[in-house]
Amino acid sequence: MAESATAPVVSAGAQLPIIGKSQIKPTWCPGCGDFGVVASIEMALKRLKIPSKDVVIVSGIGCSSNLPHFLSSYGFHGLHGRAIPLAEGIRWGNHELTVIATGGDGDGFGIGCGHFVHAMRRNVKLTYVTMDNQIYGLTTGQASPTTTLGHKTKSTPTGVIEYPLDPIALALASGATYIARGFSGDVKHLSDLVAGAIQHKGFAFVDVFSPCVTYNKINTFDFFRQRVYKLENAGHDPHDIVQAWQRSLEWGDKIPIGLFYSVDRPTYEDMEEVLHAGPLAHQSAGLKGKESVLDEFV
Ligand SMILES: Cc1ncc(C[n+]2csc(CCOP(=O)(O)OP(=O)(O)O)c2C)c(N)n1
Ligand code: SF4
Ligand SMILES: [Mg+2]
Repeated sequence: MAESATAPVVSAGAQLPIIGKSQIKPTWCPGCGDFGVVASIEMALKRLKIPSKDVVIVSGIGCSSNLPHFLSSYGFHGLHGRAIPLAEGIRWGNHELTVIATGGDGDGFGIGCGHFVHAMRRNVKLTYVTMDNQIYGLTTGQASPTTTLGHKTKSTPTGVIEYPLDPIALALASGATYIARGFSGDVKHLSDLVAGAIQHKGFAFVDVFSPCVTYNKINTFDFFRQRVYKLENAGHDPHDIVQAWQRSLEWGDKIPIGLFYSVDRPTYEDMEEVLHAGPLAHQSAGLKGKESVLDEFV
């Protein structure tokens, strides 16, 4: 794992640096929704005052997955669909770190979908932010698992015939304990959701409408601006899973954003005995009590 080029050097006793932008400038198209998402993550970490040395942002592959390069935390740009296993491994190696997985709808709900579902079942304490532009952006505009029915793309010239996956409903069904949806056109609101996710004790998922201005001419900023409404202004109770299910089904003239569901449940780390002794990174290597284990088998 490499520290980004701009990680500041601190003298003893000085206040530890909080996250900021790195020297690497985003390579996204002008107007891409992902600018709003990186700004919201930076804003949330600044507000929570988490030193950048304690933050690891990981990703898979896609335009959105370039995000870890652009902030001054630790980062790991992994393989397509593998942001979640990377994040789980880092978290289990040192569960004092704040670990944020990022990526796209193709990365997380297509090739990486199995990892997504099982991490939610385990309730690993992670934040997962998906930049859901309902298209494969990096590979120039093929249909993704969230592309809507009938949408004509490079890979579906006569329109999508496969029913789109609903990330919020999938997260509810899989046992995630913090489930939210944001819009990159409302960075302040999104940063509140991301800050809540980082503070949550368990698997926290924030799906973000993050328009691809180059390859998705249907789900644009205007499309969402005309439709999104905030759950917190609509009397929604995020502790009521039945209400959360009902809201997750809403799509059309009105589309909800905000916190759908939140519940306290023991995390994987709470239940994993070995981690009770502290982060593995601080434990001595090797098998404890190996003689008695060997005696059993010899
Ligand atoms: C194993 C593997 N299969 C396919 C690809 C090609 N590929 C790279 S990014 C991508 C899809 C990216 O879409 P998404 O995750 O939605 O990210 P976006 O570019 O839209 O932000 C694909 C299919 C790859 N890099 N590796
Ligand atoms: S192709 Fe789309 S997703 Fe990729 S950087 Fe450009 S606008 Fe963003
Ligand atoms: Mg995408």
